[in-house]
Amino acid sequence: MDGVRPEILPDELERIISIVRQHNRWRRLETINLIASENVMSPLAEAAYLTDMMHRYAEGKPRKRYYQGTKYVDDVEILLSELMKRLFRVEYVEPRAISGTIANATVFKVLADHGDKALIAPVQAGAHVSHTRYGILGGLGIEQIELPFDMETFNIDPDKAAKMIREMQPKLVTLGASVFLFPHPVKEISEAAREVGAKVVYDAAHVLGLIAGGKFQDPIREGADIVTSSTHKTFPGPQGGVIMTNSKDLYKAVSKVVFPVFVSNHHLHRLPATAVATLEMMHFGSEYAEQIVRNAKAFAEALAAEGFNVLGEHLGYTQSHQVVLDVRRHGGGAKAATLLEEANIITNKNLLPYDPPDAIKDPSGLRLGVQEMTRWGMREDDFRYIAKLMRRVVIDGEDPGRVRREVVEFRREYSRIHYTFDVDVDSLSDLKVPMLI
Ligand code: DSN
Repeated sequence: MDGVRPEILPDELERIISIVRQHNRWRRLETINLIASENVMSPLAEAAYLTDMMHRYAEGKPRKRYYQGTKYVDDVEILLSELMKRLFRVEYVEPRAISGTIANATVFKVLADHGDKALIAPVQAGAHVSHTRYGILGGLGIEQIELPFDMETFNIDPDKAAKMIREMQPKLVTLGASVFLFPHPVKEISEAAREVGAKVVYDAAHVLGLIAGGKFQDPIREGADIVTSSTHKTFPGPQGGVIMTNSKDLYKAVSKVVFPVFVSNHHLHRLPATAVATLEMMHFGSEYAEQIVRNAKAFAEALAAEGFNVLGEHLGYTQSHQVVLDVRRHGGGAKAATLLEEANIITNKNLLPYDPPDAIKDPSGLRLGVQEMTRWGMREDDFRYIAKLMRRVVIDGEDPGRVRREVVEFRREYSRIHYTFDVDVDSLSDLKVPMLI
């Protein structure tokens, strides 16, 4: 066969293109995205992402690769590490983990052996799956012991946790979570951990952008030994991971494990895009993070005023990008998330701290994040309007199709990504590959 002439495309090709077009239109232009773990890159970061680097290999560290052809990849990887060191005020950055989970895998493997103990936040209270027996921790044979959680403060109980650390003498303690409304007690836990020689790993994936903007806790300054993170939630980079520490020994150990144990190649095109996102956060991170937290608070208050059971009222609802609802009285998390999706409001059902672990398919909660819509320029009043739309669907039982039309109309107003540099991205079209075919 000589190939297919463009005017006679095979059905499957038409279908692939059509699926991607539909996805792009729906998720990019017509929906209100409230998934707390997602974000969008700026057009500038996207221009730096879709480059020839996506096709190349660069095993090893910059200037010491196992392949030729990496001199520019080396330059950009070194530059990214330097920018991140400045932004997060840390001495060592390892950017080769290709996801937050791989960052955790690397650090857990360095800190503990099969049969050792790790203390983690309970799954229902928001621990990421990689911190648990179901994920990386279990895969490495590290024993999972849950830290005490205090429903009243919606947080890890610092005194009981310190006592438990002294008694159990774990190798590591994980902090940070995927349901993450309030800063964790890093200082108290780090002090206890130091007494027994345990290391504190802070998973900053959800709040990395807030930390960059100086609007959440600063885990390294509060005593954490090492920070793991993804780079695409409140931090608006491409999907990827990073590890940061002030300990030279930990950095060296981590760098020997990330490659060759958990990555061979580290998906090189994310390096320049992550560097662009890092620069954006250096320049606009404070303003962006502040607006995120303001929007989350306004959203929580508005949802409560509309009749939702919003967790953490007595604590001011949230200090992060997240708002958490208990929707049991409206049929549970699965039903609410499905109805909202029909109205083009994208959320996820979530376990709440008092749910049994096996309620995962129909938990009590809905987790909402404001970071992506904030990047599209939405402010407090916009989130008050979204709270009304959600009430109509979930509480009033209005036809989601009717609400969907209003969502699409409303979403049209927000077509420009904020908190980025004013650069003519068309002038960067030469970054796209291939230049000649
Ligand atoms: N599971 C993702 C989240 O939604 O929090 C993080 O990997």
